[in-house]
Amino acid sequence: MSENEDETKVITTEDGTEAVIGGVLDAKVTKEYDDSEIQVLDGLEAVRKRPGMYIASTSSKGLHHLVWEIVDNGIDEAMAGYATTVTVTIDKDNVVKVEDDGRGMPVGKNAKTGKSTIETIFTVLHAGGKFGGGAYKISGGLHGVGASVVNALSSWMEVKVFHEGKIYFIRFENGGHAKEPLKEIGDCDPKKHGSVITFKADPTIFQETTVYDHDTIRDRLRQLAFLNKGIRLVFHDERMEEGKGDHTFLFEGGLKEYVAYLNKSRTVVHPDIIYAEGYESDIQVEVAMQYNDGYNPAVYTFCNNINTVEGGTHEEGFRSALGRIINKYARDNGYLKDKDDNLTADDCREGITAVISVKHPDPQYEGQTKTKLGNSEVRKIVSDIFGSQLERFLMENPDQAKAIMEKATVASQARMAAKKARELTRRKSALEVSSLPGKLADCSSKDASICEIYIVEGDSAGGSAKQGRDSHFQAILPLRGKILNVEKARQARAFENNEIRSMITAFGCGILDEIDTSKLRYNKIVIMTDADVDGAHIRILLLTFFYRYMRQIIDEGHVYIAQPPLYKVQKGNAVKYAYTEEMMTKVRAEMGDRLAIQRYKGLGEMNPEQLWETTMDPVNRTLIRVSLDDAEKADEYFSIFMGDEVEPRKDYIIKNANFAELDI
Ligand code: 1YM
Repeated sequence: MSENEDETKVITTEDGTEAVIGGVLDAKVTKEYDDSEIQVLDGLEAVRKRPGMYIASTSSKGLHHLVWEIVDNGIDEAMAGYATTVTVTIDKDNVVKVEDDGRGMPVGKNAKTGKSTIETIFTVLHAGGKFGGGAYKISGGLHGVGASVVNALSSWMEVKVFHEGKIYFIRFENGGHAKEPLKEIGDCDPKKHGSVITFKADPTIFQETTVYDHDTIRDRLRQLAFLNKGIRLVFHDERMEEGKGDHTFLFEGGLKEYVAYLNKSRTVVHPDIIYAEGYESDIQVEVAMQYNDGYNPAVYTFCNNINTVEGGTHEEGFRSALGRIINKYARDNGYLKDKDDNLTADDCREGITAVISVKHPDPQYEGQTKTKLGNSEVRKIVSDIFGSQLERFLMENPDQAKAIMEKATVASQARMAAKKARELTRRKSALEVSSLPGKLADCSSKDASICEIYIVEGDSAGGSAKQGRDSHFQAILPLRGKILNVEKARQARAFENNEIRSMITAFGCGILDEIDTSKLRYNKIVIMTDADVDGAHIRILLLTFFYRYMRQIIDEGHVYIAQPPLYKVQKGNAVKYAYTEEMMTKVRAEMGDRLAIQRYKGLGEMNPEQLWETTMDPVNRTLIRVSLDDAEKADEYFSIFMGDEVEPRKDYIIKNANFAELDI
């Protein structure tokens, strides 16, 4: 080993940039430090240099990551049975405090570094949480980068430990360096124990924002409480009015209560939530499910408290057991007429709300976003544990089993009808010479990457848009009236709907499991509706259809909402358009008196030139891209706004009345 081993980690190239060796870019090594300090500086500086390698990003998402990381440590302590409560407080300056009532972080010395264990934990990077020989770290996992990363990305951080009647304290600042070693700062009630971590995100790292989003934190803490039954999670947001920022979540029923919560704005078809739990080969499995009268499945899966949005082996195990047991019960109890009849996995999933949560000591993640569980042993374990308990539920609850069998058999019949309707649509379009819908004014370019299609409300606006557009790359599809609410209709009915058929043929990329977005004929799908209540309704009907039938076009960022102006303001020959009320106030102030103001009630009031200039010309227009990063929230909103139940909609409107714009 050469004596320069440490220094060879960094090579400064001729142009002064640093080269990477071993995959980590280290900062310069200064000779005055001893080995352990070099490790500290290297590690923390590497994090500050390339934060994106350790946290999701330095945007709002990454900022919230800091909180999750520390909260996870508290949850681990609670899951190990030592803490009952984890409390998160955000103060007026967006300083975050996370505390638990566990054993308190170890206050002893670390033999290797010669420093306190706490200082070591917060200044040395280590993969995962298997530090100090404790039990494996269950929460986190995917991004379980450790408290040291949070420290590196904070302007300052403080740790307080209550342990055996003493209070210990250490403060880090300046890129994560301990100001002084850990020290005892006083006495406490010997019955008090736990850890308190306080930090301020570094604004030079999180340049976009260092302001936490209340709802994001509240929702995640609620979710963690559902996923970890019996653990109390408390949130105090001191930025809000007295009492309004306080939440306590504690669910003794765990996933059972999660499913009840998810189904709260739906009509359920059987009263009891089916629940299974078990433990095998160090893997903990928990599943809860209940059917509602809707048509879409909502299945959420987690591994070590992380939402595995791409599914994986736990979902596969669930799916196969569901199909196997439902078919078996249906056959044994005379719900299938023919002995060759079979319910498909999709038939068994119609209207299901399910949450699957596994806890695994060594999870392997796959998939595009590394949110697909890959451990193959999990498939059978979930299938066995869930399958046997589902079977037992059906045996013990014949009335509820009947409701479920009826749901699945009706779904099966509907699916066969839908298949026929789809084949008919497909055959028809194949037979027609020009299969594109008659109402479509297509663009001349065949280069999908530059093409856009405007979905326009009404024939008159459609007419203006057709005249105003640049027909080289802009296509117009006018819709007559309101499209079908697919949230409340089975597939067969959706395929009978003319407006829906027009869109499917115009887009050209197919739907549902047959979707192929490489065939999409337009890179941008722009929803252009009036700026009023009806326009908003048509917009959400369209989004519901895209979400349920063509989710990928949203995921891939093809869906946009056009922003037509609210006002035209004219003074002499000068014309300005205002797109919001605030802008209107500004324009009014700028232009002075004697203005001719026109309030646009609808797109139809604009002539083709105005429509082009204000809403369609890529140089002037504003388009809002529709994105979707939280499927649970999206499902919730679509069911609240588009579903059968009136109460949740009413509740939502009452709660959000201040923000609702009324159109009188
Ligand atoms: C507000 C965040 O970090 N609590 C916490 C952390 C630890 C312990 C207790 C703990 C763990 C163990 C033994 C063990 C940690 N300890 C370590 C390490 N709350 C928060 N509460 N004694 C105390 O796992 O064996 C890392 S985290 F490494 F020192 F053991």
